Order: sequence, then C-alpha cells, then structure tokens
Amino acid sequence: MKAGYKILSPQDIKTRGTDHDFASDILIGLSRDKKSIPCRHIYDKEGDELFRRITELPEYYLTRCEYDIFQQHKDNIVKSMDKDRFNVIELGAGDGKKAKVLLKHFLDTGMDVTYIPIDISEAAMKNLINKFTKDPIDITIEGIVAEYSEGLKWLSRAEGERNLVLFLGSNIGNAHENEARAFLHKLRGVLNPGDYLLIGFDLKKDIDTLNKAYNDSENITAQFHLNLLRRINRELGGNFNPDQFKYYGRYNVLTGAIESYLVSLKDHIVYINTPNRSFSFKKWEPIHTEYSLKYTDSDIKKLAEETGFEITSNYTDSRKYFQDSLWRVNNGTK
Ligand code: AVJ
Repeated sequence: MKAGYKILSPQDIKTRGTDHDFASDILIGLSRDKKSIPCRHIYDKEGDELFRRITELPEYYLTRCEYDIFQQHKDNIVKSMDKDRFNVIELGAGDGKKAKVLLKHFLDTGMDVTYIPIDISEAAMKNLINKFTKDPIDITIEGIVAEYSEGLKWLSRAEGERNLVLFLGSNIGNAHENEARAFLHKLRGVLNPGDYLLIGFDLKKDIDTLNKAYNDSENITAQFHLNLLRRINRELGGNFNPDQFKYYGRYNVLTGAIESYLVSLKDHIVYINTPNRSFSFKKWEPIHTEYSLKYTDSDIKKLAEETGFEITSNYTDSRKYFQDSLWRVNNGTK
C-alpha cells in the first residue's frame, strides 16, 4: 500500500476565494439579519471526533444503515458496474471506514483501484491514512485535503480515466435542493462517459425517528453544533460562552429537512478578535447551523434525471431508512 495526502492550499488553487474561509464566513454569517454559520465549519479535530461519536449513537441510524447496505449489497454493486480500473474518489471521506468495505471487495473481485479520499479536515485525513496503514489493503491512496468543489478540480484533470465517485452518508443532504442540483450537474460535467457515482440519501421516514436521530439522549449532537462556538473561541479568539446557547434541531415537514440552530438564552454581546468585531445576540435569537435534507425515492429519480445521470441501481436497508443509489454517466452529450 502506498498512502499519502496533500493539502490543496490557496497557492495550489488560485480560484479558492476568501468566501470559503472560516473567519470571513463567521463575519458574514453573524452579521446577517438571520444569523447563520455554514455547517462545514463544524468539522475541525473536535468536530470530527464528535461526529464519530454520533455515528455510534443508537438513535443515529444513518451510518449503520449505509454500512449494512454495503455489507449486504457489495457484490451487487460490483456486478452493476462494468469492471475495470477505477479511481475511487470519495467526497467527504471522514475516516474512510465505509468506503473500505467496498474497496476490499473491489480488490477481491480483481479490480484495480486507486483511492482518492477528499475531506475538508486535515485531522480526518491523517486519521484515515493512519487507519489504512494499520490495516493495509493493496491499493494506492492519494488523499486530498480540500472542499468538495476543489475536489472537482482534481477530477477535471482525470480525463480518459475511469472514475467512481463516492458521495456517502447523506452528505448531499446538507445542500438545499437547488444547490444539490447545481453541484451534481457540475460533477456530471467533469466526469467521463461510463463513470459512476454512488450517492447515499437519508430517506423520508417516521418523524419521531428523524427527530430522535438529531436529539440523542447523550446530547452529543448538541455538543457537535456547540463546537462551532468553541472553534470560534479557539481559532478566532472569540469569547462565546456555549452555556448561553441551546441546541434546537427539528424536522420541518414543509422543507423535508432537519433544521438545526443554536438559540441564544439571553441578551448578550460576543467579541471575536479576528475580525475584531462584536456581535449582539437577542434573547431567543437563533443561529442557523445545519440543514439536513431527507429524500424520497422519486426525489432521487428526479435529481438524477435533472443532473444528467442514469440510475443503474438502488440499494436500501431492510427498514428502508437509507438508500445508496448508483448513477452512471451516459455516453450522450453533456
Ligand atoms: C454528516 C452531514 C450527513 O446531516 O446527518 C449528524 C451530520 N448532524 N448529526 C447529517 C450530522 C447532526 C450529518 N452529515
């Protein structure tokens, strides 16, 4: 196994703008009339660890369901693709544990793969490489620390190659319908005919089950969101007191998403060193922190159609809680 990763820094990618930078996102988000912080900023070292703990919670079924789907259907997934040599590019790889189930199986069936995990968190990438080094498999790993959109730039260089993109864990759910469409359309544009996308969706289901998954009895989900404030304190010199905010996450039947907030429990002012600004919070004022959209089978079909993919097959767990959908890039024009 050959394993390493590189960080795509602003020097590597000229078009990387300041709009995706932590400090400026915080300044913009907290200056808004309706305060909000992009959820990708939850994932620093502490946030990664809190998310890992979420995936082990009894209420948070998503990760386990997808893991089961892969165990159950890995052979069908391989059989659905015309086998070849593949770059397996994973967007938001985390610790790569779920992908490993598939990667191992790809190897067992004689496929030759290079694994290209892409994750915004360097801590997560180090952890991933570490895990694969401890239990090595016969693949080359070329990790990239970057956001999804930058990951796409890597793909656009891979012309003439066969690619399988993994976009797992309902990460697509963080995007609003329009954003998801735009992103997948863009992804479609950098892929080659015959390439595949395996994408995981959390399905619409009993509302109590959904709400429980985001309101666990150990309050880890609350800590996961509050990590945003702690991260601002750590990295930007903020003086947030997390105890002055309450996590609130509920399913909205109108949008079909779990919508999450940190709600201020009193009138107070918070100072942040970078950008040397104070922000006032009214009692009961929310900061929007995450949007987690749930899908139906027909939503998924529509999304594939609208973005220029053809659904090869769908895989779901016994309770129909989660669905992994294998999409293929047609030979037709882009
Ligand atoms: C990793 C974005 C899919 O939306 O369910 C877990 C993150 N948020 N608990 C999700 C999360 C609260 C998760 N995703």
